Amino acid sequence: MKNLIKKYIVDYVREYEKRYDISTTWREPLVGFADANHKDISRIREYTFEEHLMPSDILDDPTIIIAYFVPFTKDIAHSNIDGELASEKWTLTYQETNEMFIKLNDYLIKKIEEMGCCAAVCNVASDFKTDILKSKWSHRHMAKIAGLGTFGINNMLITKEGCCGRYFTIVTNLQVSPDKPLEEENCLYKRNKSCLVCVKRCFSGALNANNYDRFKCYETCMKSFDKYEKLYGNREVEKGKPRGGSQVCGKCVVNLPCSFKQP
Ligand code: B12
Ligand code: SF4
Ligand code: SF4
Repeated sequence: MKNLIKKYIVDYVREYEKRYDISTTWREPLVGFADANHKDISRIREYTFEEHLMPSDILDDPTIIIAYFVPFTKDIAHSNIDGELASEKWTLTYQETNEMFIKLNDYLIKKIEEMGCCAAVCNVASDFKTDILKSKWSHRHMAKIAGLGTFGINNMLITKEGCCGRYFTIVTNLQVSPDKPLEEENCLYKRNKSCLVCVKRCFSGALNANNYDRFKCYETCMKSFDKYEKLYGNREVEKGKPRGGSQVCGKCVVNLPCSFKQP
């Protein structure tokens, strides 16, 4: 059943990128299965904050949380190396990936229901409280427990296909064996105190070896939002152009030893 679900996700992304109205292509998604009752999920409020939702807030009797990672292609990453604002392509990829997530999740939920089980997504996962800049649902926490990766100094979850891409999670009551969190660190600095290329790439100073300042980062992401909102905000949707502004930057995700592989 796990292989079938992986196949649904991989095939869906392959088919989706053939759509005439989008420009983004992705590398092959990775899929992991987290134990919804894992101790580090039961204790998630201690790790994050007191309003974080529990899997049982999303679905009755949750057993497995499916986590998937959709890695970006190298040309998307390369477009975002230079400059202090997110590239047009990076912004559009963010937006087209969000649009795909909605459709892919609906498809997966339908497929899981056809198997006689139930599934649901947290529909506030993309929202965050602007006073603390935290969401009530952490995709990365779930993906970590699902064994997809480990956290880097850049604050991204680094998989065997790198960290340049996006995550989503679906809570289910599937009866399959859960995957285990990885034991070895994927980040070079965490492994042997070397690297820190991501810190050098963060021109705003939001990132250093010991800390990530989400407020400074948010301010920087808002600069790209403002630029593309001004340029494209009031225009009809046009293929290959951002649909307005998005809070993105991502300079600390590209041109790194961990962008596309486990370093
Ligand atoms: C709010 C938000 C932002 C805010 C605040 C940033 C932040 N890092 O929180 C802003 C707008 C600034 C932002 C910026 C960016 N974001 Co953002 N963002 C989110 C969002 C919506 C919520 C994150 C959140 O608040 N989670 C709640 C907090 C409490 O948890 P967390 O940070 O996810 O996980 C922490 C805990 O689990 C904790 N932890 C502590 N103890 C323990 C113990 C254990 C055992 C475990 C497992 C974990 C754990 O460690 C984790 C890291 O700090 C998520 C989507 C989502 N819902 O998950 C995307 C998300 C985190 N963003 C993402 C990205 C890509 C970006 C940007 C690169 C922007 C861009 N696309 O160009 C930058 C990168 C900034 C950075 N270096 O972190 C991706 C990350 C992908 C990846 N490879 O990891 C996500 C997951 C979106 C997605 N759907 O893929 N983001
Ligand atoms: S660039 Fe280096 S230090 Fe930064 S997250 Fe990747 S491996 Fe870790
Ligand atoms: S997204 Fe930009 S501002 Fe935020 S940590 Fe990464 S490089 Fe720095």
